Amino acid sequence: MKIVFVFVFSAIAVVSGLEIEKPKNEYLLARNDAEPDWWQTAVFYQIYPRSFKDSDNDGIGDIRGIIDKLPHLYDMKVTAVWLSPIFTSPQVDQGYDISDYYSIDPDYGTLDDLRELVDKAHELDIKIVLDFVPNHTSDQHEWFQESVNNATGEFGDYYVWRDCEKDEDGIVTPPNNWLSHFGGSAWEYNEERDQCYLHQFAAAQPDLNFNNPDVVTAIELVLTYWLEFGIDGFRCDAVGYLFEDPEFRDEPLSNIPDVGEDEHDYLDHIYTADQPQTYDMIYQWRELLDSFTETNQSDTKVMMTETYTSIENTLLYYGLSNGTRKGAHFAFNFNFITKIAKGFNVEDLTACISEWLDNLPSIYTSNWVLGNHDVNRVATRFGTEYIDAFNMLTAFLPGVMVTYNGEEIGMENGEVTCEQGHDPRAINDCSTFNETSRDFARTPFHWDNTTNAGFNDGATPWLPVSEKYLDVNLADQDVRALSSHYNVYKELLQFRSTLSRMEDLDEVTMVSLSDNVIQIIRQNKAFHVSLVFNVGEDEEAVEFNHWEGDYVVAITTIDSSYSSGDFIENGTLFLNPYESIVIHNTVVSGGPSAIQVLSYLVLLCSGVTMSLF
Ligand SMILES: *[C@@H]1O[C@H](CO)[C@@H](O)[C@H](O)[C@H]1NC(C)=O
Ligand SMILES: *[C@@H]1O[C@H](CO)[C@@H](O)[C@H](O)[C@H]1NC(C)=O
Ligand SMILES: *[C@@H]1O[C@H](CO)[C@@H](O)[C@H](O)[C@H]1NC(C)=O
Ligand SMILES: *[C@@H]1O[C@H](CO)[C@@H](O)[C@H](O)[C@H]1NC(C)=O
Ligand SMILES: CC(=O)N[C@H]1CO[C@H](CO)[C@@H](O)[C@@H]1O
Ligand SMILES: [Ca+2]
Ligand SMILES: [Ca+2]
Repeated sequence: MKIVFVFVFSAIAVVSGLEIEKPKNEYLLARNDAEPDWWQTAVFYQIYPRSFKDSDNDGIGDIRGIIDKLPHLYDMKVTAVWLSPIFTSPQVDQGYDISDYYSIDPDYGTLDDLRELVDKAHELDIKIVLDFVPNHTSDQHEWFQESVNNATGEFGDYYVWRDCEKDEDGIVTPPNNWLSHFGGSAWEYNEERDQCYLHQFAAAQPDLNFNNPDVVTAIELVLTYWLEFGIDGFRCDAVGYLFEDPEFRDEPLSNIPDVGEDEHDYLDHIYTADQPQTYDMIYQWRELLDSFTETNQSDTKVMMTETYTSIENTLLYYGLSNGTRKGAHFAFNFNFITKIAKGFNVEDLTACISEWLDNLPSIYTSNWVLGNHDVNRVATRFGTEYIDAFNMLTAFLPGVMVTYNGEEIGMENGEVTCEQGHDPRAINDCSTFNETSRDFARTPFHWDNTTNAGFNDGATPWLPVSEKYLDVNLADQDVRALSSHYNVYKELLQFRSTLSRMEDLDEVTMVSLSDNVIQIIRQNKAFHVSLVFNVGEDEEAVEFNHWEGDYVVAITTIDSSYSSGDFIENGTLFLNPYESIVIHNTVVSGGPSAIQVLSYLVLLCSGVTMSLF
């Protein structure tokens, strides 16, 4: 199978007629000939365990809660779940401060609970990926305790220690100007060792020293332990911060306007992020995963990496462009988070998608991340009217789809006051809490309309349940044949799995049909499937790019005047404000794909389709 992407930078223009407008800039990218591996077409569903389901009514979501909700994961047909950290932690940063990489935090349960979750998920053909936080440990980690106690001992060099001045008044002059993500100096003075240690995040999260080979080995042992346990891979947190400049040079000013000198953005992070040694470390981890897979003849163990950085750096996390060294199976593509915002137009959306596909080397698999525990929910970022359209975009585009829990029912940000908040980035300054807190996207999942939205049996949850749960909850939306965000989401996943079984659905083309309407086309010789999206607030009548023959509606947003199975005549679509729709041709003229198209249509439109043929 040869997969080819055709990329088009189309000017804003109304396209008419049957022929696809001649692309202004077109080139071909060949992909491997192999069948896609399990992860290449996967849907990864991120669970934030603390807020998913609280099985023992102590206010905190837990692993047994996830086990209870496996039917939901199975119902959606997600391929894999990645769990935000469940390891032992003082929870200064909700588990992103780990004090023991080998044990489960009692808040979440026990190793036996995880064992049961992994086994039961595997029975349902759902893979489990763990969040791995190598950028730092908790200051409660015994490595750090030992490092504080004995600078010349085994752990003395496990962290990044530097001499720093402390005057008679107790004022500490840090070794350089580096700033922490949570504000203020990235250096913390430690009385006992009479030195400063580096913390790129909270002071309670000291950075590990990856220049120390013992640290590298210790972390590799952690990875191997969990692979042997039976998990299916890792999501590697904040890997951009593994290494710092070995000369500890001051960072230059960013000169971003209106940024205080205590704020992380005050400096340009040329010496504390994405250092060259980082990529090599990621490539070594990939080798470890691959050799485990090979030795044990297991399914591929997958690694995904999180970095908020330039496209060039992001792609380096995938590996070298000639493939001689490989890194993450995929490095998160955050373009839907960082490159577009409320009020976006067709050009913005096109640029956001093409920047990615345009730069990704052909040997690598694309991915689309819509949200996560660090950013506002889609309904809040773009507006509730865009919920289905964004799920549709991430499902439709080629490669991996990543969904944050709650997005399948279109949850909005919850309501959290500064006093109720937990995010260490925000709770120290209540005047900016509303802007900086990540708690709003972390409120408990809305299962149903009972007490606490079904999160638990009434104990006060660690973050308040949003008042919106009566209007937006899974039970209400999970009614057969009801037009709901959840049913749209499920149809999309079913549609994806069928697309992934069709060969040569290779070309991706984007065309502007009007100032407000974009058409994204995937096609092979026989099949032509499109997502048509009206990003604007007005009704639109557009002539879409099509081949000869009939077109049929596959999936619509909830406010569409079309239903799945409807025919579209004359290549003209009437779209409601914000409507997005997936359509495809029905005429199949020979070729090996005919049967697949047929089975696809039967699957997708079930009853309706039978009458077509
Ligand atoms: C620190 O570690 C070194 C090397 O293991 C050891 O010789 C020394 O006794 C230790 N010092 C303390 C105070 O524990
Ligand atoms: C799998 O292979 C690795 C070597 O890459 C080995 O260390 C490990 O023990 C094996 N694990 C299992 C469960 O067989
Ligand atoms: C692959 O790319 C790397 C880095 O650009 C280069 O050093 C290496 O020689 C290349 N290898 C091959 C086989 O092209
Ligand atoms: C934060 O938002 C809440 C709810 O909208 C509002 O009541 C409160 O005044 C805001 N706080 C600040 C400091 O702006
Ligand atoms: C990108 C990023 O900030 N990732 C994580 C790194 O660690 C901090 C502190 O634990 C987390 O808050 C971040 O989410
Ligand atoms: Ca609990
Ligand atoms: Ca670091």
